Amino acid sequence: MTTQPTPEDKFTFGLWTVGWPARDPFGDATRPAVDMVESVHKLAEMGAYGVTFHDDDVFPFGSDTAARDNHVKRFRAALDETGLVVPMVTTNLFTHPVFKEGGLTANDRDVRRFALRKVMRNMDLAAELGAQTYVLWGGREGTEVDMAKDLIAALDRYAEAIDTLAQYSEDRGYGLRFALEPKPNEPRGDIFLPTVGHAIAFISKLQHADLVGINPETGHEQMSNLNFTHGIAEAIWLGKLFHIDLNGQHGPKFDQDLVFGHGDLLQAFSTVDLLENGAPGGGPVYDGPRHFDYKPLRTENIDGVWESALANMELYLSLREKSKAFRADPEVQEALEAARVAELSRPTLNDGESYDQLLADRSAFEDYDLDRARTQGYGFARLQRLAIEHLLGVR
Ligand SMILES: [Mn+2]
Repeated sequence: MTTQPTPEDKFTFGLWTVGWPARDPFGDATRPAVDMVESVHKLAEMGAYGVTFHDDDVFPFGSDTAARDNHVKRFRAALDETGLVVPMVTTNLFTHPVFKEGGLTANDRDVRRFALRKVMRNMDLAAELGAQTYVLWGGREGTEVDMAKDLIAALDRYAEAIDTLAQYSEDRGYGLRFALEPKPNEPRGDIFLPTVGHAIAFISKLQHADLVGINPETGHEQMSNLNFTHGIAEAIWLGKLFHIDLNGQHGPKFDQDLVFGHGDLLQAFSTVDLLENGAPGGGPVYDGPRHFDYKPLRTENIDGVWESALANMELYLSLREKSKAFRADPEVQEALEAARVAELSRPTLNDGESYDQLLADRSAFEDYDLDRARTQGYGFARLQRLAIEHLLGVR
């Protein structure tokens, strides 16, 4: 089995992931922050394809132009030395206290104007570094007190902000595509656009809907007890899977940001199978970066940080191999056939058939053999057994 990552696998990491000094709401940092130059070199050595960042990951909040340019220069040099690319960039609209009541949807209009400027400034850098995707995670866009927010106006302002940013990208020729990242809660009590479904519905109202898609994150959907694989399937169906954040989560609780697959492993298997084999006739349905947005455990020193970074990539590659072996196994193919999985691709009406013809078809209703349908088994139990045997490597 090949679990040696290479740039062709398109694995990317946020600078904030491996760089996290492990400060949490209850405890201080347990390790020093990793310098971005070290992160870039180390990730390149391990076979990653690229890195992503918030503005504040590269230069501290409030940096003047000279300081900012200096940090960017160091970052660029590391990219040039290693060949790592920056396919995605995002903005930190959540750490500084100015954003405590929101960024793009804050009640305070001046905060909203400041937030827009902060995003636009980082879009300039994103374009300079050749990014194609701009992610917007609205961690502070939400409420604890529903009566303190005009919830409908908040959506108007959210839409206004995203359309303004899309227009800016178009006018400047940046060619960016925007990806909204849903999350149900944390840090706000309730966050706007909490799930994949909410975000996709919101996008349909935008003037620049064609430039806006989503960046779903494994753990964020699972915090709402939703099936991540189903969520990305809908995004793919709608042509809205612009980017993806992979990590691990054990069901509805605080955002764990575990290594990919270290939460719901079986669902991670179906996620990889969909991404890699989900096209009609097989093959990948998504060709963008496989981006890991996780946090190395707070118990770890720097060795554990790199160990966990490698674990994300290795686990993905293992699942990719196992999903291919699963699909190629003759017994699995037979079980899929018995489970009538491919039959769902056949339209319910015949080619050119009208509902009048359906109404005239006695075999579809009046003479339909309910007893056969009622008593048939679908063989899904066998399929699940085979999937798990492949996952465990016992087949
Ligand atoms: Mn994320």
